[in-house]
Amino acid sequence: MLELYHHGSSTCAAKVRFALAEKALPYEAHYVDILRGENFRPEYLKLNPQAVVPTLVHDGEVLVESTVICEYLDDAFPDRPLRPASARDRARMRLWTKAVDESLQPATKYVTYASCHRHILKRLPPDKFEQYMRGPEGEAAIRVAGDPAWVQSKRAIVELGIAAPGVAEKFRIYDLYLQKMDDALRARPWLAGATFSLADVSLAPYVNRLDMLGMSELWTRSRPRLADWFARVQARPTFKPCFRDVCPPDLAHDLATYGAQSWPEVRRILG
Ligand SMILES: N[C@@H](CCC(=O)N[C@@H](CS)C(=O)NCC(=O)O)C(=O)O
Repeated sequence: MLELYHHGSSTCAAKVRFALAEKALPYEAHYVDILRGENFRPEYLKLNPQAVVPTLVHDGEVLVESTVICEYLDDAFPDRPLRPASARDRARMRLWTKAVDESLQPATKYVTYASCHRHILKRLPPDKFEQYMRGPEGEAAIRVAGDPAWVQSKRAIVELGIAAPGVAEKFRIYDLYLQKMDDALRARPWLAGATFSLADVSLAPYVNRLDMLGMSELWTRSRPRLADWFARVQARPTFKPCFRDVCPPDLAHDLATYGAQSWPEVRRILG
């Protein structure tokens, strides 16, 4: 039995939902509201000591790290493979998933919280807000502090939004990856080669994030290959259930509303 702990606006969780759906694997879903600090609860920290989603539980075995989980699923359930057949394309696939882990996901936290989620957090009652800002206490706090820059930046991002130190640079990293995708798609139809793979599964949530923030102009105006790739990703029968239906309507509304408010500033940053 497969169980997935996830959240409607988590890019990492969307990646695993997409892989599960593409492999036609049924699972039991547990919603962890990271915007209410449910990921800091002691029972969740036992599963995922870094207090992040997703977490996959397979027959009692706990797996963390979305990229590792996706490869695990492809190993454990070889039908409908999501890794390319050739060594060369597999290496390409892993360069994309590595880039997501090392650059794009860390940047996305800043992009999403600065342009939208900070407004959602500000709606929390003052005591819950402070609790959220502090994060988990005791031993768990040391493990969560694995990303000290983020812990330190959270308060400034909530207060200042896109003007907070470091946020503009994160939008530029994002923009750079959109360009890298558009360039790669010049040579092949999918990111790693001739077939849809975990490279596409990994990048789709990040393009979808910008789309839900109303920032699709970043590819519709000047990146035709990326626009075509995203249209093909959206046309897959798995896309809507994994990316849109699972996002609560109020959260989708907040992403669209606050994203639109942030867009002029983003446009200015990206020139
Ligand atoms: N490297 C981890 C990153 C997981 C991660 O950062 N998840 C985000 C959502 S995409 C999260 O749970 N954030 C909660 C928080 O920072 O409080 C993975 O790929 O699974």
